[in-house]
Amino acid sequence: MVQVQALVEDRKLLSYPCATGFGISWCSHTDIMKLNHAVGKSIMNAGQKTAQIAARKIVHVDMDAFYASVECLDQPELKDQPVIVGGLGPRGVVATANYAARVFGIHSAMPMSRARRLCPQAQYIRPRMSRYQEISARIFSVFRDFTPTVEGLSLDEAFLDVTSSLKLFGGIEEIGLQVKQEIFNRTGLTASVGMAHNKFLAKLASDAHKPNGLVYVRPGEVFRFLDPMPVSRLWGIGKRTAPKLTALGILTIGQLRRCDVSLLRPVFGNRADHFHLLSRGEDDREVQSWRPDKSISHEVTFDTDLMDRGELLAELLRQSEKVSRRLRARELMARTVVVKIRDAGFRTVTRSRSMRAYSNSTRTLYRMSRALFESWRDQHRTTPVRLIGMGVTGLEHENSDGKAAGDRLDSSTERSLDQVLDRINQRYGDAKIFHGLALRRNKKER
Ligand code: TTP
Repeated sequence: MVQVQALVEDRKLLSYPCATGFGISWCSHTDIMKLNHAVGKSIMNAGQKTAQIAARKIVHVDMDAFYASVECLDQPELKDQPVIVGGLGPRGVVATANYAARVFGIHSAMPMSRARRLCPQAQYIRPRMSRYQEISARIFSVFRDFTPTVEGLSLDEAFLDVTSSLKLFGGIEEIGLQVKQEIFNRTGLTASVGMAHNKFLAKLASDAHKPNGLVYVRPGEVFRFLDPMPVSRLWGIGKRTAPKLTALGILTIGQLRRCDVSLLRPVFGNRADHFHLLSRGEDDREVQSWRPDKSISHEVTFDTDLMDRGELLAELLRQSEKVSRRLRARELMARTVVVKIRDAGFRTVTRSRSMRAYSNSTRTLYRMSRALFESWRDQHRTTPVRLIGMGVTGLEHENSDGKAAGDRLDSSTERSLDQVLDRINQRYGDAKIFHGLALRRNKKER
C-alpha cells in the first residue's frame, strides 16, 4: 500500500506539468501514460471498477477505403477515378473499392467479374500487402504516441483506451482530432475516428460519418445516437436474426431498447440480456492491448483447378513461408498446423495436426502441412483442387514464461536460415527470395 501511495503521489507530480501543458524534460509522455495506466489498475476495488468502466474514454480509428487509398496515394493521378483493389484472376474478389467506385455499387467481397460489369471504367489493382503493412506500422506508431493501450483489429483499424492520457492531451475530442491529424501528417491518408465511453459506441461512431469522420458520442447522447439505427447495426444480429425481430415489429435499436427483455428470449435465447444491454449502449469490454493472435493463415483460389501434386506442394510451401514469416515478425510460435482444401465440386475439408513442440520455421510448418495434404491426396489422386490454404493455431509468444522458447521444435540451423531470408525479404520487399520448390508456382504466375 505504501508503494501504491508513493505511486499515486508520483502520478500527481508527474501529471501536473502535463495537465497544464508545460514541457516535460525529465520524463517521456509514454512513461507517464504507462504509469497512469498502471496506477489506475493497481488500486481499484469493485465499486471503483464500476466507476472506472463508466469513466473510460475509448477512441476507435478506421482508415478510409484503406488499400484503395494507399494506391491513390502512390499514384496521385488515380485520385478522382474509381479504384478497385482485389484478386484480378477470373475468380478474384474485391478487397476494397474507393468511394468513387462505391457509387457504382462496388463493395468488399463482391466477385471481381461482377465489379467489372458494374464499373468497367475503374482502375483494377492487385493488393500490395507489404506496402499496406508498411503504412499500417506508421499508423500504429501514431496510436502509441497517445496511449500504450492499443488493440489492433486489422492493419487499418484499432481501439485506443485513452482514459489515462486525457489530461496529457486536453480531453478525448482533442485526442481524436490529433490522432486524425497526425495520421494524415505521417501517411497522407484520412481516417475516420469515433469516440465514446465504450468500444461498441466508439466503433459505431467512427462509422457514422465515413469517410474522414470525427464523431464523439457523449454519455448523455447515447439514445439519440443509437435509437434510429437499424437493429442490424448491433454486433451479432445478422441475416438470420433480423427477420425474427422484424416479425416482432422491432426494426430499430430504439424499438429493441424499449421492448421488454422477456419478449426477446425466444429470438436470442440466453443472449437476450446481452442484446438489450447493447441497445442501451452498454458494453464493459476492455481494450486489450495484449490480445494475442488466435491464428494466422493464408489461402489461394486458383484461376483454374489444379491436380498436379508438385504445383500444389509448391503453393503450400509459398503459404508456409508467408505464414511463418508473419509468425516470426510478431515473435510468435505455433503448435498446430491446419490445411484447407476445396475441390472442384466445392467440398471443403480441413485437416489439422498438433506438433510435439512449438515452431515458427518455414521448413517445419511446410513439412507438417505437406504431410496433411498428402494424407488427403492419398484418397483423392484425381480430384482437381480449387482452393488450397494452410494456417497455424495454438499460438504462444516466443518469450511467454519461457514456455514456447523452451519447447521449440526448430533447429538452430533452421532458425538462422529463416532469419537470413526474413532480412532479405524485408530489405527488398515482399517475397523476393523463395525456397526452390515455391519458385515453380511463382514462375507459372508471371
Ligand atoms: P475495412 O476497414 O472493412 O474497409 P475499408 O478500409 O476498405 O473501407 P471503409 O472506409 O469502409 O472502412 O477493410 C480494411 C481493408 O481490409 C480494406 O481496405 C481491404 C481489406 N479487406 C479485404 O481484403 N477483404 C474484405 O472483405 C474486407 C472487408 C476488407
